[in-house]
Amino acid sequence: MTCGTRQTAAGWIALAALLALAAWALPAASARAELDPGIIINEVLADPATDWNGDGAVDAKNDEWIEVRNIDTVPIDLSDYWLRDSSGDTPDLRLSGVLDPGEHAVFYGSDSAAWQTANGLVAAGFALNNTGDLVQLLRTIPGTDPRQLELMFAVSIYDHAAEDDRSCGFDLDHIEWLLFDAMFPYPGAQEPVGTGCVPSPGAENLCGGEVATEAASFGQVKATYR
Ligand SMILES: [Ca+2]
Ligand SMILES: [Ca+2]
Ligand SMILES: [Ca+2]
Repeated sequence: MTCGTRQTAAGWIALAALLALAAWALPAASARAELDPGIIINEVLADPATDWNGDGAVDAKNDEWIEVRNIDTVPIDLSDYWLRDSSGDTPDLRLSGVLDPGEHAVFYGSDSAAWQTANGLVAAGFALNNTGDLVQLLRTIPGTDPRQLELMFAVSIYDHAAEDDRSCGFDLDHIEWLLFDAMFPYPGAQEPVGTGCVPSPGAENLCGGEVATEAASFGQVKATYR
């Protein structure tokens, strides 16, 4: 990597604490073993200043987005997965579609609001805080009725990363947590520091001269709601 720095300790501590909490809440060791996620949160844009969802309007709620990626070797049904931020226990969106290995899917605040409306919830969208937030990916625990969810993955979005059209995301190896700030450069020293790289909803997080190994997959996952 030629840009960015390693995820700060604070971020991983937050993640570790959450996973520990999730593990504590799980009923059986067998369920804990499944915490190796096939789907990860790959990139997040919390403070949009652009019409990212393409509906013709720039909207603080509807144009937020969260990108997920399949890092497994088999296709994964996204309908087992849910997204939420740090406020409340209720998920903000049930994902949909099937992701092939290495593929990305991006979900917008408008997707979240539509799903919430369809399910009798307040259409608040993801409501990602512009002062920082914790974005969480949950998965349905198989065989639970009523349905129970387990926390699979979480990422911290810091205050300086939640500013006009800056996104945060992993490098291609899912190790470094980078700031994609080409549209609103971050001059500060707080990690993740600025890279000058561009946000990439639905596509690989290229930065520092990396070469794409797959075509962009905008809209590849059809937005269907239960
Ligand atoms: Ca829009
Ligand atoms: Ca926001
Ligand atoms: Ca991306």
